Order: sequence, then structure tokens, then C-alpha cells
Amino acid sequence: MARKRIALIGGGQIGGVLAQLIAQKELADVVLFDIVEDMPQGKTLDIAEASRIDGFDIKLKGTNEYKDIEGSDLVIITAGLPRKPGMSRDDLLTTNAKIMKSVAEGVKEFAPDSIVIIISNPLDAMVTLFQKVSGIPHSRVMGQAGVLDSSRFSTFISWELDISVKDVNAMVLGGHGDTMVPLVRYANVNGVPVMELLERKYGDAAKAKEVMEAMVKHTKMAGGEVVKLLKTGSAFYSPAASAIAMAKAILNDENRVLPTCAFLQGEFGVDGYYVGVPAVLGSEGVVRILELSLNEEEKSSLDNSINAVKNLVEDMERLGF
Ligand code: TXD
Repeated sequence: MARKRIALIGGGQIGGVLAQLIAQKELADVVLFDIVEDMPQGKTLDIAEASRIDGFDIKLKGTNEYKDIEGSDLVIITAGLPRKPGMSRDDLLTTNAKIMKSVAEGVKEFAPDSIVIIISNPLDAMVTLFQKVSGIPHSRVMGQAGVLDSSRFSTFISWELDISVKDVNAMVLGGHGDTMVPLVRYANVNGVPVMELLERKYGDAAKAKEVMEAMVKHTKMAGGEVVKLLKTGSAFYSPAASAIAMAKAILNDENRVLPTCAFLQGEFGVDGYYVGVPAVLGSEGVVRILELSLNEEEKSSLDNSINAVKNLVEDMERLGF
């Protein structure tokens, strides 16, 4: 069996960590593309020179030419500017849409049979634009946000309950923005509802609710919190780790259920938009959407988030993309 190949478009903070993680896990050979001359070549050389120490044996190539991504099984896109303190993800729309359009043209020409994971912000709009320009089928074009937002939510729950994060399962749906929807009712520790554990801890339902609301707020603001602390750039370790989980599920045909920015065709009452939902990921990309029942409050939060995504996509179209 030929070795798998992953092309990384964008060799900045997230792209660099992605290349290192793929190498260390021997997930696939790596092609790292960036428009900055020499930088992707330098990063891949540096990573390759750690191979004897870390004991991995994969090929790494840095490039400024799209033709080198030919034959890639998977493409992960991080090209685009990150946020500066005080900026919302949506503030990146015009700059990153221009970049995404050029990336989509490059991938369309040289890796049209690949599966594509987009990370660049504003996520839901960038995935929509990439699919439209590349023409790659919807099931093979998706975005990463939900794995990260869910991991953030799970991390805060584990800290609050003083329980290993490995036993926490929590999911965040909706768009990757301030309207995202952490699903409180489904959050659990090995099947036990988190709300029940909070009520036991505090012996008071109102206090438990208040603590949960604070964790939900923290999850929504978590990206901005990192931006504020870093001062230059945004989170990069955790977004890279999140995309690796998706890449692994796809390359190893795992059928894992991961919150994914996927194209909906009637699921959750949405038709024709990319939104964050639980999706089964395997060798075909998004194999299917896993629908689940939502109560009135959850449904209205998700609708609110979907409207924000629709508005963003309309803004982008108005700008001529
Ligand atoms: O979970 C998520 N989806 C995210 C998304 C979490 C955190 C950050 N997220 C977004 O990812 C962030 O808002 C940015 O839009 C992207 C990439 O973030 P990163 O931190 O890696 O940004 P860098 O370090 O600035 O890297 C971007 C690279 C940089 O090296 C540029 O030279 C390159 O993109 N770039 C391009 N590459 C290819 N083609 C073009 N046209 C291009 N323009 C810039």
C-alpha cells in the first residue's frame, strides 16, 4: 500500500505544529506549502532533523509551488491571517476570503480527489467559499472547529469536577463564533450527566446551574482568551491537535463521531449550509451526520448560531466572493 500523503496549505503556527504532529505519529508523508519563500522548506528541514531522535520515518517537503501537493490524500488548510487582540473571527472575512479563493484554485488544479479540512477563520464562511470555488463534493470538504470547542468545554468541566479529562464527554455545536452551542444536557462523565455531578458537589441546583453557565461562557470566549494572552496570533497547539484527530479518523477509516463543520441537507432542519454538527468521519470524508434530539432551548440556540453563519455567508457574497 502506498504511503498516505497530507498537504498542509499554510505553514504558520498551526501548519508547523500539524507537520510536527503528523511526523511524530507517522500518520503520513507531509507536503508543507506557504507563499513565504523558504519558510516551509526551513520548517520541514528542522522537523526532519528531529526524526532520528523521535524515531519517525516519513518524508517531509516544504514548497512554494502548488504542483507539489499532487497526489495528496488529505489537504489541511490554515492559510490566512489570525486574529489580533480585540478582533472577532468575522473581522478576518475580506482578507482571508481572498486567500481562500486562491487556495481553492490551487487545490482544485492539483489535488481535486483529496479530502479537505479547513481551519482558517472565519471558519464556516471559509469552508463554504472553498467548496464553491473548488467544486470538490461537499462530503469531502469540511471544517475544524467543533473538536477544539468541545475539547475546551471538556477541559473546563474536568477542572471544575477535579476528574480526568479522559472521562469527560462534551460536545459543542453550531458556528465557530460567539454563538456556538455547548450542549449542557448531553455533557457527561462516563455516562453520568455533568449537571448531576455539579448538583452533588454544591448540593444546590441553582449554584450548579450558575457554575455550568460560567463554563459555557468560558468555552465561547476561550479562543479570545488565548489571543489576549499571546498578544500576537491565536491558539495553535489545540487547533492542530483537533485537526489531527479528524485526519486520523479519515485516513484510518475510523468512523469516529466528531463535531465537524459539515454541509447539511435537511439535517437539524438546515438545508444548504455548513454548520458544526456531530458527523461520522471515515475514508470517504463525512460519511453521515449524526442527528440528535434537541429541546426547545437548544434548538433556538442552534437556530441563532445558524443565522449568524447565514449572515456571514451573505456578507461574503455581498463582497463578491
Ligand atoms: O479552530 C479553528 N478553526 C481555529 C482557526 C483556531 C485558531 C486559529 N484559527 C485560524 O487559523 C486563524 O484565525 C487563522 O485564520 C488560521 C491560521 O492560524 P495560524 O496561527 O497558523 O496563522 P499564521 O501563523 O499567521 O499562519 C498562516 C499562514 C502564514 O504562514 C502565511 O504566510 C500563510 O498562512 N498564507 C498563505 N498560505 C498559502 N497561500 C496564501 N495565499 C497565503 N496567505 C498567507
